[in-house]
Amino acid sequence: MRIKVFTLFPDMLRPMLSQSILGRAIKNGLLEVDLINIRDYTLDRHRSTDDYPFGGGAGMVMAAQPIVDAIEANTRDFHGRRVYLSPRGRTLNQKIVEELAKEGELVLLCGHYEGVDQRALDSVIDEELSIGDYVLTGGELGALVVIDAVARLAPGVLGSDESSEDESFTTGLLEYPQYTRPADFRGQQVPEVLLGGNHADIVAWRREQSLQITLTRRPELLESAPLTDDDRAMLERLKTAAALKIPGERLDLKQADQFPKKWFNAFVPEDRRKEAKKQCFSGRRHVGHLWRAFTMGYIPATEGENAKDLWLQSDDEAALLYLPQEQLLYRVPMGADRPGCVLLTNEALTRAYMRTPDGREFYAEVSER
Ligand code: 4GO
Repeated sequence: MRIKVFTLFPDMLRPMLSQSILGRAIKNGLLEVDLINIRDYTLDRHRSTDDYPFGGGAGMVMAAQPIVDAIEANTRDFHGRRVYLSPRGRTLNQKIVEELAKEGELVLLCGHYEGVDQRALDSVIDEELSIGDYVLTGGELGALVVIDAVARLAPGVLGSDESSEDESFTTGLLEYPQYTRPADFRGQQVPEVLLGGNHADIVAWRREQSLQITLTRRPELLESAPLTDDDRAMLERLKTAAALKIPGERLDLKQADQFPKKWFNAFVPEDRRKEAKKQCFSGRRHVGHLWRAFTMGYIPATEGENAKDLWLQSDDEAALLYLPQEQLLYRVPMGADRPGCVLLTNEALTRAYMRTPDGREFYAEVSER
């Protein structure tokens, strides 16, 4: 990648280009950034680059001649795109960054003061780009943003440990949360699934987190993100969980092990308990998309034929899933032909909500046994 930056303040860019990944890329010849001082192309004795605006108004305007001469003199055999950084431009996003990275060569023109004589733009600029809806004192920071975003897509610039494929806007989703050592920071724990070595669990957990955070913060991204059927099913569950949210405290996993018993007593009518207990089980396990799950059997408060259908007999048919983001335990039917019940509890496991497939709703306050 070869980038020529035209600026009155080349020293503003140098520190960024000498450090970290950009510095390494330039040193290794994977990225070439030429800083060209527009002032070197002035023709007058005072080397002036700006003048008063025709028509009046505040500030100064950068004159066309030094800019056009500078760009022409340095683009003799240039084949890329010539960009002017300006709030009037197309707003930069990852798709545009990918386009620019394909060019192989770029010109970035940085304006200052009130901007650049329109005739310079008409002569030597292909496109205006903006890095966001705000005004800067000059285009240099915008140029650095473009350089950084484009350079990291150039082959070899990111090491194999720094892949550009996984993150936000490449997957079309926002990034899942990251953690490093220690596992306990001031009492805040790293999610348990990341400490275990189960790679499939981790991939599934991260995907769920990405979907959840995108749903909460940038739901419009979901419309264009490439989603699998599993993703869509997950999103439906997350939306249901959000809609039915019961506020609560953080879940204590040890307490969660106690949950089925409490819950059992709250929902299973007295006269059914003896029979139900025989088939009731509980325990933590991983299910499907690999959250911590709590499985149990139960008999809902119902009579007759229906009771059989609502009986959740095995791990294969239903599971209670813990959604860390929502701080909910979520009852997920596992069999495709079984709509199953929805069960939600607060994290203290003292309140629970259940909706049966035939639409009946139950709320329960669950006291200590
Ligand atoms: C670019 C340049 C904002 C952006 C700029 C942007 N402000 N949002 N200021 O990308 C002309 C004189 C433009 C100062 C420059």
